[in-house]
Amino acid sequence: MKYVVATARAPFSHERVEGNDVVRQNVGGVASSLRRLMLDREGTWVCWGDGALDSLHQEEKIDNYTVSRVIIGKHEKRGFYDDFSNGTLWPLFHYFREKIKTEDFSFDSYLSVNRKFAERIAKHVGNDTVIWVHDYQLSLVPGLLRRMLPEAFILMTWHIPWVAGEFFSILPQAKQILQSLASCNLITFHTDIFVRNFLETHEQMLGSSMAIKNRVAAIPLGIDNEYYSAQNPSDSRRRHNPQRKTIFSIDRLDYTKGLKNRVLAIESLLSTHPELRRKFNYVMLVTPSRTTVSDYVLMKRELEMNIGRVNGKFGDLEWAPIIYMYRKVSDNVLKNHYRFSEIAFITPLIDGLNLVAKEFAAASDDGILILSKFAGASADLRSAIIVNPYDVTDMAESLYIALNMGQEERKARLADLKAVVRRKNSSWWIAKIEKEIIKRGSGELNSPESKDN
Ligand code: ADQ
Repeated sequence: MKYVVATARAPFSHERVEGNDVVRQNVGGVASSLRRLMLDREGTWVCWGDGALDSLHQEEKIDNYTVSRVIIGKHEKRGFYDDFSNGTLWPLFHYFREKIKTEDFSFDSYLSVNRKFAERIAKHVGNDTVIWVHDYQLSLVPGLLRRMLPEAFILMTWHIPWVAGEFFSILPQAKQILQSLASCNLITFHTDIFVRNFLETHEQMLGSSMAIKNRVAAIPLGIDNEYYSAQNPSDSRRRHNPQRKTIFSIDRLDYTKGLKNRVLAIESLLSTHPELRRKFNYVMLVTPSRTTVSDYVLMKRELEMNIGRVNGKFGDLEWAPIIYMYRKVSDNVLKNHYRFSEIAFITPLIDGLNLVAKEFAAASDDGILILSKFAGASADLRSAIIVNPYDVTDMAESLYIALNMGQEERKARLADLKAVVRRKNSSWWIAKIEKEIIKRGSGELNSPESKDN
């Protein structure tokens, strides 16, 4: 099987560093799983060339596959990425009704960038190629491609939640997006809930059909377990303060991640259990994200005010409950945090999956995972302490339980989590998806319903 993969984010970008052209590899679970797939299977990876020097490298052979970069102008980027993808679709698919922007002009840019992607993909498609499109930034690509290539096999993996049909229908362009997705041969989500929501949406807006049911599957992305569980010999030098337990989290700065509620949970914990003063640190690592979107700027200010308030209320000359860091960190630093933190506190208000929870389970020596029930990963990671991220008292109580949990229970829970993550790793994810592709074949496209779409 050969692939043309399409993602908004690039696997590699060319940046200008002190006047030199430097190739940067993009981090993140999706990029690394797909990089491995491309190394094995060859083909083309179509992506957005957003690096400063990417326009000089629009087609580039990397190892045994081609990276084909779509170049987007400044104005178009704003409409496509800032406004429609992240100002409209992102809040829509995470149930943030009040944040959904519906200006028409941004949709035009979104459509035109999706068209650029579709045209570029079409150029690279051969006879036996599977086209694999990823995520909400490229939702119109399948429909556009279907018109150009009626017989092609198109697969879409949707990495974020799919919301209830009634909520989705808020979007003026809802039908257009749904019709595009319905023209795929296969659509995968991370959980059964998202599959059910998608089918219910389809039934409400386009009618019920067996054909669409047969084209949708829940296959959660796995991580590279070996990478995260491998120990680095220099790790022991970087252990956290052994006198204090470490509660750890890492997230992009995003309103879906529930960051402020975590700070409030720390406040609640210390108010109800003052004996825990100086007994722990909450290391809160936050990665800059979407810094040109205004909601994110305001959210950062609010988060930092709350952290300052809680540290001011409980801290002293020798101790502050929250150690807040706003930056990117290297993979090795991240792995050290995973490995040596006693507790991972991963409580998004809603999340398609959440790879951090899985990475922590793989890397941890002896840790406890506190996980939101609204993270897609909680469907598999049942041995975590599962919390409601809207319930600050529940989260504080879970922290208390975790800080006092005996070794036997800790070990049993972690062993269960590790078993799941090991079994459903990134190779399992690819194998499962390829099995579904083979099961469906491309003959299905000749059905009358798919031609209507
Ligand atoms: P993503 O943001 O692609 O989201 P997520 O699951 O949130 O993925 O994981 C973030 C990834 O980035 C992890 O692999 C983590 O290790 C890495 N990372 C984060 N901060 C970092 C930092 N400061 N330094 C280095 N690495 C960092 C979308 C959906 C998710 C879904 C994924 C995958 O929103 O719900 O889990 O895709 O399908």
